[in-house]
Amino acid sequence: MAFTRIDHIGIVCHDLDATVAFYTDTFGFELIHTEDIESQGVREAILRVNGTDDGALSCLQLLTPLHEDSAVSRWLAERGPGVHHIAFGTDDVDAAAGELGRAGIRVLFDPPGTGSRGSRVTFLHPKDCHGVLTELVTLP
Ligand code: V0V
Ligand code: CO
Repeated sequence: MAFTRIDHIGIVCHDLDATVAFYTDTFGFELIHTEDIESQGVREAILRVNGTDDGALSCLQLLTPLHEDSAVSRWLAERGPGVHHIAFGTDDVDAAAGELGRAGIRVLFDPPGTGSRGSRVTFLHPKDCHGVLTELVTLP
């Protein structure tokens, strides 16, 4: 199994526009994509941080809940804005998830589902990853 890069770091916020403005104005990151991902109950903004060795990007994914019963909404209410997950890029999310599942790590979407920008994604339970909600991403 090979992770090729940090695909994105997921950051949850109350005010997407204000948070985007902070990252563009303060750090100079470029806003490259926005999308509502209904299946996850989130609105996202993707900011480009840098290109990487495998030819894809490393990004920030700013997230705000679309409705009150999404996982992100509960998390925001309990903890406030901040880092929510880290996502690693892999050429084959199905193979990586299968291997990690056989190693005893709980895979949350089996089979993987559709994420941002048509990517194929799954998540590993934070309790099996030393407190970090971990996403695996294969780009289309
Ligand atoms: C919950 N916990 C976390 C956590 N969320 N720990 C670290 N980081 C997080 N983000 C802890 C929580 O404090 C509990 O610990 C324990 O895990 C169980 O939490 P829970 O109360 O049962 O919480 P739930 O019911 O909200 O479920 C948590 C999980 C859920 C992680 C299972 O959020 C999930 O299925 N996440 C995967 C989908 C997702 O996150 N979608 C939004 C991003 P204690 O209190 O028991 O110690 S969508 C996205 O990124 C996309 C589409 C993309 O393309 O990138
Ligand atoms: Co994500």
